[in-house]
Amino acid sequence: MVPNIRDIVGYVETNDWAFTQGHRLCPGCNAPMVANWATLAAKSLGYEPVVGAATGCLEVSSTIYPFTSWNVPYIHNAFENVAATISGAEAAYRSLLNRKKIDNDKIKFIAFAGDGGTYDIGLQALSGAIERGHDFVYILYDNEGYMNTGNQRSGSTPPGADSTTEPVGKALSGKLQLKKSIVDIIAGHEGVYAATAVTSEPWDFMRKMQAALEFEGPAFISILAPCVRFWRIPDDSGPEVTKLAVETKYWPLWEYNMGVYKVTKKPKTFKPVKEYITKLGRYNKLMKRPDANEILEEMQNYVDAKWDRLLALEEISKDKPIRRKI
Ligand SMILES: Cc1ncc(C[n+]2csc(CCOP(=O)(O)OP(=O)(O)O)c2C)c(N)n1
Ligand code: SF4
Repeated sequence: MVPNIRDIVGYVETNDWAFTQGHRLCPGCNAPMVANWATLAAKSLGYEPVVGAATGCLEVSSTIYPFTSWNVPYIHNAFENVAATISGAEAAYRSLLNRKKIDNDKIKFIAFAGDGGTYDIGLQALSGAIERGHDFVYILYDNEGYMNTGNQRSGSTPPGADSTTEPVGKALSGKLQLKKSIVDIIAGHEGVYAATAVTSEPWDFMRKMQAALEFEGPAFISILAPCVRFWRIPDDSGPEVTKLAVETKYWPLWEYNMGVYKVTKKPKTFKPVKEYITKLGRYNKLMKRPDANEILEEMQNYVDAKWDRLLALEEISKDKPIRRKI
């Protein structure tokens, strides 16, 4: 069974969204697309989503008391603990099923969090939940910064991007450190499904969502989801920009399943990473620095090396899972 376009259109036509109207996310924000696509994929496959969200734009903008945009059971969380909460709910559910106190086996637990809530403060809760082998899907909408609190840098902010805590100026070329490779960190837990996705490829995301939902154990999808406000891009350009991220090797599309790596999109030719960087206003100040070309060259070498490494991992792990069960 695959996510069915007719079912999805049906939910849209009857206004039967899991994540519905009334939220206060900025116009053009890519986070609501992620929430909608993830929950529509789950519903079209016959699952009943139970959702938790960590503090971040998606959470604070969709649950302003006494209103909510969530049309499914929803658990409010702090910045650090959505994985702990959702794994507790999943364990309770599994216990009820095992003891035959309930017979609905279609419930699926989905956690949403931003990059701050995932790469940084929520990482230990997420790592624990994955290591314990809970059956849940964790969706990271990666907007590469602490946006809800006004564009502070996170472990995901790329070098050279302008943020309030590491502004680009004469003294500093913005953040100096590289972005953490979060999907590799999750893959390091081994007994897991993990993938990258992007807002310009909804069907790729839906397919990975299906794989995540059907995986019996912890699953994780990191989707590049622009913050139009602090990436300084036009409101209608989020998916256009993420398309470029894939075409320049900035954000390769791949998945990991119990030890096996697979690159899910292999463009025949690539554009230089400069094309992506110069589309984003958050790099405008960097481009004005005298060392801009040097920094761009470093970035190009980095994305080239990461891409080659990914292809090598795919080749070496082909048909060689390192685990067979959770
Ligand atoms: C322990 C803790 N530290 C700091 C905060 C303040 N805080 C709330 S949301 C947030 C940033 C959220 O960033 P991210 O998870 O990337 O989500 P986004 O707002 O970008 O969607 C911060 C720092 C908090 N709520 N709890
Ligand atoms: S600040 Fe950015 S991430 Fe937050 S709602 Fe606005 S566009 Fe979305």
